[in-house]
Amino acid sequence: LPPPPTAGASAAKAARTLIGAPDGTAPSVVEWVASVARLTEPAHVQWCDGTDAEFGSLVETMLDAGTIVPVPARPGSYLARSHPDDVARVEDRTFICSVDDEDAGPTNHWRDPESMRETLGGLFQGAMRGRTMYVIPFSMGPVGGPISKLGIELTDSPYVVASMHAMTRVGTNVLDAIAEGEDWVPAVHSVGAPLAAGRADTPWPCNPTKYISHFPETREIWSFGSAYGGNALLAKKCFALRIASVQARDEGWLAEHMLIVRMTHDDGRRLHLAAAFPSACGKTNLAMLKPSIPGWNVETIGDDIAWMRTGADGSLHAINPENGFFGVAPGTSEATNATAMAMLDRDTIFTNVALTDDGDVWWEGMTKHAPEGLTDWRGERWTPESGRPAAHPNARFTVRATQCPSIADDWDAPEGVPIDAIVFGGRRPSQVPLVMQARDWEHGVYVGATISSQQTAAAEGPVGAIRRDPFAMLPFCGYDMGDYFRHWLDIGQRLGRNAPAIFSVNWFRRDADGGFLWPGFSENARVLEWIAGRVAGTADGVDTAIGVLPSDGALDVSGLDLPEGVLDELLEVDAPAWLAELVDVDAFFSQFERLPFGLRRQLNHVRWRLEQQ
Ligand code: SAT
Ligand code: MN
Repeated sequence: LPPPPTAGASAAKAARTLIGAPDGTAPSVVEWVASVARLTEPAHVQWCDGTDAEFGSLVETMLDAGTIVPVPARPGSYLARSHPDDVARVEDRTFICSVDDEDAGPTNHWRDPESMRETLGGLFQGAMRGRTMYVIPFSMGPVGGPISKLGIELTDSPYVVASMHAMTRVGTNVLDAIAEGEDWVPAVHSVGAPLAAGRADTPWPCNPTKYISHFPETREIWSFGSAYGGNALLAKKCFALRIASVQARDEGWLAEHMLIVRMTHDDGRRLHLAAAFPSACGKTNLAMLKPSIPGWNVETIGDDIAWMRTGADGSLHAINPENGFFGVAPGTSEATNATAMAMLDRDTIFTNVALTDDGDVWWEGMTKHAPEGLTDWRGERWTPESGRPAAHPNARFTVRATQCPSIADDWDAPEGVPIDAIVFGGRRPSQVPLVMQARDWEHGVYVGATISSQQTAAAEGPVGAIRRDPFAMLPFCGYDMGDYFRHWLDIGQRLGRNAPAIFSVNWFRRDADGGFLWPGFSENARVLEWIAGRVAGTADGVDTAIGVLPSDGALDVSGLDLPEGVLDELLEVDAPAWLAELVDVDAFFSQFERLPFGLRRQLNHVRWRLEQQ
């Protein structure tokens, strides 16, 4: 592989000519883009500017190639059908290539950077033959903001470029900022399907061999073989979480898998909340919540990633570094997320949903019954008798944030919003209560470190199995999670009295028949109201062995027809079940050689309290 770009490089004229770099492009960028072009041998190099005209020509290219088809019922919208084997993140092909294997920690797949460079060098050689290499300068967060960061992605996939238009801020002003000396992250992506001269392309080129590789020390990303979102839109999980988490560790801030919302009441109550849930556990729905209880309003700031830094006022400020939403389509409906439904009525790229004969999209859960006349996500005719879903369970929509009716006016404020509460959640059918507050920051870090959740279709693997997913960052932390927990403890120390309160929630409790105990969705506002009350010091809680739970009557359930006893069940502490769980937590912690002592102390404390119960 070519080496990472070097600041102060001087670019030869030949390099500029080879890639047609715009005047004024930083020599370090020219040198690096040229070195990747020499390796991958694209037929053309195209410098992207993020304009509507550029988007229009990408659409033409993709329509010609059959990558997308129009969705006439929704203006400016398209459906992409992926290769059937390229539908989700591939965690066991995702690598952290730190110099020292211990820096990747026990939860990541580590590869030696030298040997990975060699492997990738072979794979990328000639990988873009016959294709266009797009150069995408992008910013995470508003360009020039104090929490924002810049990157450049090189890709041979027009689908990736079009998606990056929605998901990041693409523009030549990024190249200008880099030329003025701003730091940036280099990211290279290829679908790994060079086109022989005269050979016809396939609609969704990809390669059965996939490598999603990160080099934390040199801040590089190299991704090969997949065009699916989290594997290919390198600004998202690869940069904004895996590489950014390493930068955050080194620079004293946080890069987290969290939504950001503001909830306000007519009477002036106000709460800014950041919440971590594993992929496909309802972050987008919570980010666009329509409160069921009167007086409250929710504004969306982000639905997937939060970058948080201490602001001038000493409190933790968060930005959403993204520019759009890459949300799970199945299950999205007027009942579960009317805001998202409104947002998707135009200018949306759908991936792997079904198409109706009258030119609209459909997915499981959108309506109770499937419409007559459907083509499934693979392009085959489909009826309810087909015995398979019409949309892939991880089918997605890609849409700009500004299209969201609930987006906050100041959602892209460079300095972010002050976070009052941090929430951790997962999909747990039993035991974990509806809501709980951690006693203090250290206990909160313990709660975050011990989240577990049933696996969803967002990644390859057995759906339904419960796995520990600390901070919902298991697939996304770019370094040793023992060090990551310590970093969180350090941040709390530094924030002191300004530290946000920490909570856990679980919307996914089930009864004996498998039905949900809690109605969820807009009714989750009741839980957020209690959280707001705890932050303000007005809501009552009882201190239990596992944390602070709502006191009798403190959670407003008026007007909900919860069956007798259900609320008690949602808020009970089942000591034997928790004691059994702590055995698993203990084993989970034991794999971390660098586990901070504070987490052991918390585990012992919780165990001791449960034994007293
Ligand atoms: O595929 S993505 O990683 O972008 C989305 C997700 O799994 O959260
Ligand atoms: Mn996510």
